[in-house]
Formats: sequence, structure tokens, C-alpha cells
Amino acid sequence: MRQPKWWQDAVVYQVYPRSFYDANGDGVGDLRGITEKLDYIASLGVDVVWSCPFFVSPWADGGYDIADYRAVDPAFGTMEDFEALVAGVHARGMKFVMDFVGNHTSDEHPWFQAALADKNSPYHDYYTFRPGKDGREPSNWASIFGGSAWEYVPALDEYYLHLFAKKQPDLNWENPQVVEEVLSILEFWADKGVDGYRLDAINYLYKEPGYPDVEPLPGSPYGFATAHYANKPRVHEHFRTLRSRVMGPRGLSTVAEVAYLDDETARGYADPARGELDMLYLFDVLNVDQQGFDKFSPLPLDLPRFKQALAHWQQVLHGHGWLALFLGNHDQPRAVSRFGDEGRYRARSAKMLANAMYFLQGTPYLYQGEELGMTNPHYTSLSQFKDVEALDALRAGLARGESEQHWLELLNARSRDCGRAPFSWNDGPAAGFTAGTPWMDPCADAAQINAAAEENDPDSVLNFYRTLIRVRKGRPSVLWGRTDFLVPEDPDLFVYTRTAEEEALLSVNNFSGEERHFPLPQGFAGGELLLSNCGAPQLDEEGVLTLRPWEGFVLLRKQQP
Ligand code: TEU
Repeated sequence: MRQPKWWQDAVVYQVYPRSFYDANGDGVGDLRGITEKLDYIASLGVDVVWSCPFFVSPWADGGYDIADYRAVDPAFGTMEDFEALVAGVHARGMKFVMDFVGNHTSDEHPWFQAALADKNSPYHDYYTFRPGKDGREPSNWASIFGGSAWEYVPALDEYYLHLFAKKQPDLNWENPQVVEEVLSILEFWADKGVDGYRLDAINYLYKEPGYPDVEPLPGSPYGFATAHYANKPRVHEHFRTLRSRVMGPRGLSTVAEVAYLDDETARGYADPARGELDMLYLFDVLNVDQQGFDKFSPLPLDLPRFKQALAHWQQVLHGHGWLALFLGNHDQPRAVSRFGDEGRYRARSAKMLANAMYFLQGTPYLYQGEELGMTNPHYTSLSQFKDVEALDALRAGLARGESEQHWLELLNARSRDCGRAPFSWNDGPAAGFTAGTPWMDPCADAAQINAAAEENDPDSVLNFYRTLIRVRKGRPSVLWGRTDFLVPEDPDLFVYTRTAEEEALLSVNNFSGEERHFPLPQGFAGGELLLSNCGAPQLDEEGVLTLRPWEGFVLLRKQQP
């Protein structure tokens, strides 16, 4: 069998440090907290730990607004704590991956402060400042978080560009000095033992000069300008620079958050022959239960569309790149609340979701708490939400005259805060997350759904994940097999085969709370049951399966030589 790279036959565990575990009782998760829980993480059988940002930050966007790239924020601990964490990860045979936020800095970063203080400072050209047009913004580009992407600075009589929050000015990668700064930051952490980088919003580095106006969104003067800033050709050049100067020589892996991709660009980024990036983290695959790009206009899950999107990337990248597989992260609601049944069939549907995703081609990313089937937090007051995106959307919604109750429901279902509630460790105060007052309220159901309870239950979601991670490892079909979706138009069934020379597998999943029938595909009768959330599949004499609500299983067949 072809030998996988370490990140190909791996499961990555994603930690959002502020919400994982608080070791010093100040209410905020910290690096020592992660280190204390490394035995737990290793017990899952995962190979890699990825931590979201823990650098000095005013926390305008959950730490993705960095004011000092080379220092640990005191809220998270010290550099010694960081070194102990990496050593602890390595001592358990795992790798450590870190976020790198290169599209923008915090407005409190000394570079931006210097840029504001003096138009002639070299740092002014680290960012994108432009004069206004007809007394307005230089263009009508919308920020990803809403409103204009330009912010006026009266003292300079100029606007600066921010694709995200206004406290996140975009760096100007057309300035070679900026690229040198980035390379040196990447080297700094590599020297400290980091094994790879998750590159945040990294396909937005190049912006179309001239910043052409775009079609405004309904009811707004601003519009989505992704056509002018996502995946422009010069981004490839930057990726090759990162690869040749830092990632390649040091053997670091890269996973890049990239959206709005076409096939050719995706292969251009990820084809091993070109060697720009290792893994593509395509989050727009999850835009399947909303209107367009508006997450706060939810729709029921369109399963055929979701399968189509996954099938598409499985095919395009097969032999031409590598996909990150995930259903949740710190920007998404909880998978079981969103795509499963968080009520009666919570545990079974959480297992089914994992069963559905983890046998596709790519590297699964397991977001903290998903292995417990943690649900959305179900807050009762708007004051419990913290995220900049949620608060901006709320303000705009209320200004349009929408009700608080409506927004409470919306934020409970769709906001990024849903995934950021503290990890539920046990049924104690603050869900065992902190001995102090938690910076964010724990989930309403933490007394029932928590790691301690699941540890002791052989049938828990937690123990299902452990089995799942073990059985998928090293399998030729999982690693290299071709993916074929069956019944792509079926609104409830999520069924695919993975076919390699040595073996083939079949993953069958019922995305509904009703019984469903499905003829067992040829060749899988008598196959080995690798994994199941309901015990042995129910098969009648005609070879028709009766799938129970939210059932999921995997059958393996050895190929004839
Ligand atoms: O997200 C990139 C991104 O494009 C987001 O707008 C994403 O679509 C959004 O969070 C969904 O609501 C990354 C980080 O994962 C996110 O936490 C940061 O806020 C963002 O970059 C800016 O750094």
C-alpha cells in the first residue's frame, strides 16, 4: 500500500482554548488546562492537536485579532506553559498544529498603531489605506461580519480595509516587507516545535486593485465582493513562497481555510505535484441549511445538496489534493443540534454523523465536545452571547424591528457562540470547566451530557468515537479508495462506497428519525461489520435493509485477488 503522510492517516482534535479547560480558576480556559487534559485527548486515539489562537489579543474576534504574534496572551498563560503543552503533546506521540492569522492583525497591533500615527511611516503600507470616493467609502464592499469593509480614520482622512471586523485591518501582502514579517513569525513558532499550521482565511490575501463596486445586497448599500478578493492568482505565489521558505524545509504541514473555490484553483492549491498546501478546509460545504451566504436565514438541511458538495470535492481532489473533513468547529453550531436529533436520538444521531463523515477521503477534524455529542447551549437570555458576529447581526436585526425572541432563537441555533460554550467535563458547577466564574455560560444540558458520565458508559458517543478512530486507521479503502455516493437524490439516506484495490467499504447512514428501506448493494452481503450505532444491521431475505431512525454502520469487503 502507498505510504500515507502523517497528516493523511490522522484525526485532528481541535481545541478552542478559551472554552476547553481552565486550570487556574480565573474563568477562562488556558494552555495549562489543555496540558492537564492531554491524557484525555490522547485517549481518543487522535494524532494531532490543533489549538485556535492564544496570542496577545484584545479579543474583538475570539482571538483572531492578534496584537502580538510572538507572545502568549496572559489570559492563556506564559511561553513556558506553551512549551510544556507542546512537549506534552509530543510525549504522547501526537503532533501540534497552530493557527496562523495572516489576512489581518488587530487594530491594536503596534504596526497598525504606527500606521495610524504617521502616513509616512513604513507601517502605513503594511495595510490598505485609500481616500474616500465622493465623500463615501472607496468602494461598496461588505465586511464578512456585516456593514462596510472600510473604516474611516479622520486624522488621516483615509479609509482602511477590513474584510472582517473593523478591529481587524487587512494586511497588505503586496508589500514584500509584510511577507517577510509573516515568514519570520512562522519560523519563530516552528523553532518552538510546532508541527504544522492552520492558515486562517488565507485565500483572501490578494485584493483586486481599484476595489470595484459590486451588486449591493438586498436592503443594503454594500455587497459581497468575494469575486474581487477570494482566490486571486497571486495567492498561489504567496503559498509557494511559504512552502519554499518555511513549510518545505522544516517539514511542516498546512491546512488552509479556503472558500469559494473552483476545481482548478483547488487542485492548484493542493495538488502534491505543485506543493502549495497540504489540506483544504472547505467550509462553504456547510452552507447547505441557509439562504445563500446568510447564516442567519436558516433553511432545513438539504441533504442531496450536501452530498453533492461532498461528492464533488471527493472526486475533484482524489489523487489531486487532500480534504479536511468536519461538521463543526468554533465558527459553527453543534453538529448534533444542527444535522441530527438533539432530543430522543441525540446519542445515536451524533454517532451516525461521525460514521457518515469519517470514512470519506480526507483527514477528520474533531472539534472539542463533538466526541460527547455536545449540543448547542440553549441560552435563555441575549446577554449570554459574546461573539462579534452574533452581536453585530443582533443589532442589525433589532434595528430592522425584529423581535428579541426571534433573535434569541436564531442565535441559539446559528451563532458561533453555540460551539464556544465551555466543554462539559462533569456534572459539577460550571460543568467542571472552571473553579471560578466561567467567561461563557455552560450548556443547559451539561449535567446530563459530559465527559465523566460518558467515560463510564460503554455505549456513549465518546466510546463510539474511540472505536471509530481505531477502526478507520491504516485502512487502504479509507485512505486511498475512490468515493461513490449511492442514491444521491435521496433526502434521508447518506450512503457511499470507498473502493481500493485490497478492500471496499460501504457506509450507510439514515439522516432521519423514521425507518427507511434500502437494498444492500451487491457484494456487501456477508461483509464484516466494522462499526455500527445500532448493532447488527437488519437485513431481510430479499437483501433489503431496514434502517432504524438515525442508524449508521460500515461494512467491509475484501476484494477478490
Ligand atoms: O473564519 C473565516 C471566515 O471566512 C469566517 O467568516 C467564517 O465564514 C465565519 O466565521 C462563519 O460565521 C476564520 C476563523 O475561523 C474565524 O473564527 C475568524 O473570525 C475569521 O477567520 C477571521 O479571522
